[in-house]
Amino acid sequence: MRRLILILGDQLSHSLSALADLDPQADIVLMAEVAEEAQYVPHHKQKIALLLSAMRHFATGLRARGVTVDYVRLDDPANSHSFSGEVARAAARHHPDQILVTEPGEWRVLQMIEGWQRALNLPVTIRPDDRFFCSRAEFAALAKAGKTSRMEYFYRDMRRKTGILMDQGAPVGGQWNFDSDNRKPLSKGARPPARRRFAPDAITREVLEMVAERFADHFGDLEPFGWPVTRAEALAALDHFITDALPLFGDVQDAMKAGEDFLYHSLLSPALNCGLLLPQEVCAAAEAAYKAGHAPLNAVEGFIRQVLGWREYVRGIYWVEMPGYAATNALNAHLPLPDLYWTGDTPMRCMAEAVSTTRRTGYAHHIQRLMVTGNFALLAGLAPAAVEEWYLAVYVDAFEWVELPNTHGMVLHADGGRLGSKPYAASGAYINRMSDYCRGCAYDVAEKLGPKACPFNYLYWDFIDRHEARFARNPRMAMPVRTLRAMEPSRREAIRADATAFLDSLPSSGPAWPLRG
Ligand code: FAD
Ligand code: DLZ
Ligand code: SF4
Repeated sequence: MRRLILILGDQLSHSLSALADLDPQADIVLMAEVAEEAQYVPHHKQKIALLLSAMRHFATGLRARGVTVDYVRLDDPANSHSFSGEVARAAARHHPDQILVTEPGEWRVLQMIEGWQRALNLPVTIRPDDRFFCSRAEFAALAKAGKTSRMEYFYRDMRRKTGILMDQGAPVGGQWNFDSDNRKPLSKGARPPARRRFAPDAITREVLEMVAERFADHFGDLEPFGWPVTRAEALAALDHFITDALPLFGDVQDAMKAGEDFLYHSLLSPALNCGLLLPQEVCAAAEAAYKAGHAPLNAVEGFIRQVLGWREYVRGIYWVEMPGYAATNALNAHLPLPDLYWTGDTPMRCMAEAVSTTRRTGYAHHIQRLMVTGNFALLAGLAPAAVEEWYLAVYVDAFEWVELPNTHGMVLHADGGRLGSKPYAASGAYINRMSDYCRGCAYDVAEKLGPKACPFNYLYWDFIDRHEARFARNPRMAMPVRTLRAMEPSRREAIRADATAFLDSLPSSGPAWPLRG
């Protein structure tokens, strides 16, 4: 029995379910670099380089274990440049009895795979991806039982199930959540640690050259490139985070600072999402740091909540709700994406900083994604598909299963509240409290109206105004609605006028790439 085992670019784990019972004498592993995956959205150059380099290193590791790997390179003249095309070509080369794959991370790719049995007249086996704490089936069962309406309760279930940070059935430290300790702005003298980057080896350098040549028109700087591309580098990155950044991760988890791209964040999402690290070992390392007295509980719980809670929760929501999830537009938002998302060319310092770090590194930390670029998109009423396209394209860690619920649900509230009970909408005061951006901005965060006013201020109230009827029914939005209703009609009119004039003034050349679907 010969199986053709397809390994995708975000399945680079030696413990992958499709490799569990691999027979090196009979089975062939197929890995394919295909342009379709690099171009269905205009991925950041560093993301393409990361994936291709990590794939090449992974294939080298498999071969060293005696596995036969059929590796199709991007520059192979016969490359069809799609997964379906490459599986068909490999089936013709190797005459397998069966195709085996671990379930992919994206609904789009699952649709493709489900078509192969018929197209190729070969049995196709799809195994569950067991690199998560919660399988798709378990999440679906929890959802059916009404236990996934909020992340917090799902997270507690995961803590109980795994025993992580648990002590005889109770949460360690007597509470589940230390969020209230984790909202401090960065203190003046704080010096976040220099972050470990990994110098490109010969394999990565070859990939960098190819990406520079083939994807020159894609968003983002290709170099300096320093992401981990091997398991050994990913483990070193984990170790570095636990030692140097985790102890302060919690306190300033929501802080932002100009010129500081990474603060105390882990930078582990790219390695986690392509499989070089497993969430189980990442949580175990953080818990061990707490037990050893190296990191405080608010930091460790805050970090584990992101990985065991949010990461698992958004994946569950994605698979339970797709494909309908992507199509909802509860707030009826329809404006095109302003060009500033690609150029960073704006006097709004917070937006310029977020886009600049994104362009240079393929990374921005959570609060920049949520409360700066995300908040702007929400308040302005940008079309969900355009915003989702952007987030999927520009971050090296972006895969639809995690990007879509974060953007569509958490940021844009386009799912009508499936993921979060209220939109994370904020005026300039929030950004001012959590960052030093406003001090160097052309706008004045204290001004509410007029040409010098911080645009987040009137955009916030215009947003509440546009959705007044909807938010009046949401107890968590009652306060801003009450404040809005107490305003003079002339003030409400001025807010609307400033918001409209500001949004009309933003150049937008429409999508830089054809939108999905
Ligand atoms: P840390 O702050 O160190 O957090 C630790 C880990 O927790 C992360 O590596 C990540 O695996 C996990 N995590 C934290 N927050 C979330 C979250 N909200 N959802 C899922 N996992 C989380 N994360 C992605 O991995 N890929 C994406 O495409 C992505 N798109 C996003 C889009 C928007 C609009 C927003 C608001 C958030 C998005 N996130 C995404 C979540 C989060 O911003 C990133 O996981 C985080 O910034 C990655 O940096 P880090 O590894 O330094 O994270
Ligand atoms: C993101 C990406 C890119 C840029 N290129 C490839 C590739 O050439 N070959 C591959 O197998 N995977 C690639 N990926 C990751 C896939 O897009 C990802 O595996 C699917 O979307 C499923 O999540
Ligand atoms: Fe951003 Fe407004 Fe502050 Fe400028 S004043 S940095 S636009 S929040």
